[in-house]
Amino acid sequence: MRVEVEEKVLSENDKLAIGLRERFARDKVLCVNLISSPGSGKTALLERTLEILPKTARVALLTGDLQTENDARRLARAGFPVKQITTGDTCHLDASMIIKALADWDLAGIDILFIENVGNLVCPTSYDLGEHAKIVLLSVTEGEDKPLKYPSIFAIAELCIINKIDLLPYVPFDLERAIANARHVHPGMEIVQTSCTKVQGLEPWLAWIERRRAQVMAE
Ligand SMILES: Nc1nc2c(ncn2[C@@H]2O[C@H](COP(=O)(O)OP(=O)(O)O)[C@@H](O)[C@H]2O)c(=O)[nH]1
Ligand SMILES: [Mg+2]
Repeated sequence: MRVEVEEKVLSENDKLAIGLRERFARDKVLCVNLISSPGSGKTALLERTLEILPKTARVALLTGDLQTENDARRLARAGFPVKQITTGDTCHLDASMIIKALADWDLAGIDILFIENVGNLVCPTSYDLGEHAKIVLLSVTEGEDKPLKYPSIFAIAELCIINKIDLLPYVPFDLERAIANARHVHPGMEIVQTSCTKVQGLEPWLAWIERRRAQVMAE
């Protein structure tokens, strides 16, 4: 008799991500991984979020780009701890980069860790960073077909943020179709609509953070 034994071969990144997930669970840190094309508004969303959160919130941020400290500088203005990860030629963050960046931070003193991934709708999708949730941003200048063209990130992201809705009068973007496309690849997907320049629509996003944070505390 032959018995088929199927074993999932964990990649080196998966193993490191398991360690990160255990650390986040132990210290009750909600870790959120923001993913989008370059320029969709990841940094802008975080800037607005940090302006709204109480100054006493125990929030920290890691932000990834190929080059420059620009985003870390933008985010640091709010006064929360932030570190830039520059990846050189690499189109995504991986778990080893997160471990290195967290080396001199005490996770017990952090309640929410936001990770802004490198701008890319493909590569970051397949890298587990030990996060609780991946969030995908789609801005209205990118076209409503992107969920269909890049389904993987929309399929696994817990929340989709459609950003730059202030530009809807000026660009040919079919909002209803974009929502239908996202829900085609991810039935029932939670979708919020924001403008980070006009500071509109952020309440459901803040409520999402609150809800996920409560879940982490209860685990
Ligand atoms: N009109 C408009 N512009 C936005 C909005 N959010 C971000 N932007 C602009 O889009 C550009 C890219 O934003 P950024 O936050 O750097 O995107 P990231 O590359 O995803 O981090 C910047 O010029 C922002 O000011 C928005 O809601 N509406
Ligand atoms: Mg950015």
